[in-house]
Amino acid sequence: MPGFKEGFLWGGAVAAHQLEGGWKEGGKGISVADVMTVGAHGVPREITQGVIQGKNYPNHEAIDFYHRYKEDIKLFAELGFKCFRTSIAWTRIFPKGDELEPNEAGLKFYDDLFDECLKYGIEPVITLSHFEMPFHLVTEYGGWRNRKLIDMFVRFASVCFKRYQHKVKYWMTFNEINNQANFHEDFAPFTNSGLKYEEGEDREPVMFQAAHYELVASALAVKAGREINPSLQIGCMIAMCPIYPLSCAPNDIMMAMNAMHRRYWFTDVHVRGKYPQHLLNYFERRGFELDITEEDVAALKQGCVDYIGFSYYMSFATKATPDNPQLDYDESKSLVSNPYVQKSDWGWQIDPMGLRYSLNWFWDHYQLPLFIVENGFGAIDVQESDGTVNDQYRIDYLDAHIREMKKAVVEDGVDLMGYTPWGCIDLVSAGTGEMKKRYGFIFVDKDNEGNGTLNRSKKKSFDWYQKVIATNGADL
Ligand code: P53
Repeated sequence: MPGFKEGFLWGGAVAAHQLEGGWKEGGKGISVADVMTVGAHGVPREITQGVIQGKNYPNHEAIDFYHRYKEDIKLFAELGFKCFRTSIAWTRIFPKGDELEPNEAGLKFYDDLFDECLKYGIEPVITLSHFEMPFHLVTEYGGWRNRKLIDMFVRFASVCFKRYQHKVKYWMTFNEINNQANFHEDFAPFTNSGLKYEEGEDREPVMFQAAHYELVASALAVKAGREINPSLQIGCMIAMCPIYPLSCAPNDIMMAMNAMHRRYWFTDVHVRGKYPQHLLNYFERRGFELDITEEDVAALKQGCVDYIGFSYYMSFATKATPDNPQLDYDESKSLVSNPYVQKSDWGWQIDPMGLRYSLNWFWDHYQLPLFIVENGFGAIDVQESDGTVNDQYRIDYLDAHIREMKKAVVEDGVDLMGYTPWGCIDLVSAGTGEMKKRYGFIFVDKDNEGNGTLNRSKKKSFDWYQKVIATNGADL
């Protein structure tokens, strides 16, 4: 039976702020991740006004990858990784974000990191903006509500493309750009766009404006990257949680369709270089007057992405309600529990088949190569007295998802570039800031309060995933 193609990019994924630590080293500036405290399931992370003494900021040290990356990459090589997805912390390259010249110490760190990967034949896959924009851009410019950020991002991206073009082929612009569709909560607007809302402010148009500037910045970065080196592959990155109708009642079906429109239009703009008409009509119905210039419209057309990177952890479900006759989707209110699937300890619905569905959905819509750049199971691991971690539940989760991914490739004919499970080494959770929510094949000895030796050890899933890669997914 045919399987994954030759050169399929098996690997693992992380983001700079969640593992590097070294938050002040090498001239690094303060990022939005550096002002977020630890939270828990149901307890949001606090976003503080700068760094306040005495608070627990888990990203400051994270798992100290900044100093230990050689040891960690050696373990990735042992796993057999063909690629390693991480991000470049914007604040290492432009500590405040608005400088004209980059910080050489930051650039050098990533040169060394990429060299270390390449030494083992591991291809770096790089996200430019992964929830870690300079905090200075929030306090001085209002985050992405400000058009000036476009030039700053494009400068950052261009510096990276130029510097690393011979070391890094695969890039993505904005991580999970569509998380901010959930604009009623504080987390996604802040991590995606550095947005802090004022009391009583109409949040929705602000979100659309910020997302628009990011999409223009992404398109201009793609264009710049191609001019620097046409062999670069530059993609988008979408958080895919397909939204199912709770029932086959026609209004539930239509509600789910509208919900998909409202969460995934970002992909339309990245891939097709223009806004879908349903969204332009929505702006008009709601009276949103956005700053979208003719130059922007032209830029979007010139910066369509080469591939679609996406994360997949869970599916959602929604239903129509009488108080919402227009079937508008509001992510903080419109989701319902799916009675057919289980949930993780953090309430994330476990749905392997949803991955096959998602791959087909993207493929049917866009016919662009797809790259699963995150998937995984956040769970509480128990380290036995002999140091082992028997994470069979993680193996079960990943095994079930890889089987569905294989069906999408083999039976449905989807063009899939690779698979990089999230948090291949335990790291700080983005959503809660916890260490306790673990995803790794490699255990890191550290707890939510920051105690621990930071020692690394292999979990049971380490050997399992090593075999999956060695057999190119033939032996599941
Ligand atoms: P954590 C929400 C929904 C789906 C993916 O998440 C999400 C989020 C934000 O929490 O984020 C992505 O750490 C993100 C990673 C993050 C990972 O999923 O909250 O790209 O940075 O760590 C897992 O369990």
